[in-house]
Amino acid sequence: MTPVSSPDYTTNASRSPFQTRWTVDAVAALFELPFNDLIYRAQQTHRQHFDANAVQLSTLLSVKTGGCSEDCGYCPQSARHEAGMPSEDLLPVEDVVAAARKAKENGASRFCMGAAWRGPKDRDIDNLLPIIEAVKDLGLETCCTLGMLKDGQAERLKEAGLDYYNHNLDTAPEFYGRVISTHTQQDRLNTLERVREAGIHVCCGGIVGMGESRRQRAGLIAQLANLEPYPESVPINNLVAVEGTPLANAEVLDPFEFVRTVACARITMPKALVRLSAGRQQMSESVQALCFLAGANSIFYGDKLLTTGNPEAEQDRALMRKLGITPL
Ligand code: SAM
Ligand code: DTB
Ligand code: SF4
Repeated sequence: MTPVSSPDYTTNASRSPFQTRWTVDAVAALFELPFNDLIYRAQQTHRQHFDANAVQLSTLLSVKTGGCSEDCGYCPQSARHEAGMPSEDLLPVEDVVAAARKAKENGASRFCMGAAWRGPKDRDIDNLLPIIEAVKDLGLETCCTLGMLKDGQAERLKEAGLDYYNHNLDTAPEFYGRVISTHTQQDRLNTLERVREAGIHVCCGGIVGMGESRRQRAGLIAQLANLEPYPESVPINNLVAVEGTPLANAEVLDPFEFVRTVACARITMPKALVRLSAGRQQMSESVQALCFLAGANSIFYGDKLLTTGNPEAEQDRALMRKLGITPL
């Protein structure tokens, strides 16, 4: 029987004395633990930092859909794939505010606005500022995911009241080029740096179920946990395989492996909100409950993600009632 052992991590003198540096081996060893030991450990970590029965609710809105220049293999919004959704304009401020108001009435605390861009032009930022200000004025936390940022753009977003910027590392560095060829993971790291420097909270995670190995899943988690500091918010997406994208026929990931990924994120990033993100509509309630047990404490709430489906809000409220979970 394998005992629950401490991770074999190394500390690096140049880092904050409070942050553990995780080797890929150490995270891979967590993945290898017996399932019950891993979940127990994740639950212990979770309870040190959070109310174990509270889950944060964020609502997503695609404020600019389709026509993206990038070739991310999972994404239905890329203009390069057959799925290729038509390019729409940025939504008017009134439409976004109406959706945000509804999200707040339904109980969401954060409103996330996504745009299918490689990155915004300065003119796009001009148009987004009044939107961010208006959503913030409703008393919601604001989050944007707009792609790669150029110098000065993050500062402007911060000034308008942006609380979080979502920008995912998506997969292990050595797998990244297999999924995306139009930008590099280093480009993403550069944007994360700009976001941090502007004083915006970082929301950064990835996608599993794209054909990566367990070691590569461990590599993604280690890379996220080693960001300095690690992200405040870590979305773990399960691939939503969309017809017409290169990953449409990817082999479905064993749900226990998804739960293990959530547990590893919780253990390695103890104070982060670990977000059970895309893929919930395809997941049974029991697997979602296991994810909460493994330390997930945030979900997307509302019947749509960006372009694909999410459980109906009423269904989520019923699940939370059954599990005795309250909004964070
Ligand atoms: N264009 C911006 C970017 O790439 O950062 C923002 C929008 S993009 C759709 C945001 C994130 O959604 C991606 O980084 C990816 O992690 C996630 N995503 C996109 N398509 C997905 C899918 N089919 N399944 C799961 N996650 C997906
Ligand atoms: C994240 O990590 N997941 C969300 C959010 N950040 C922007 C997006 C999921 C998108 C799923 C596919 C779609 O609906 O288009
Ligand atoms: Fe999709 Fe974002 Fe990649 Fe564009 S940059 S294809 S919107 S994930």
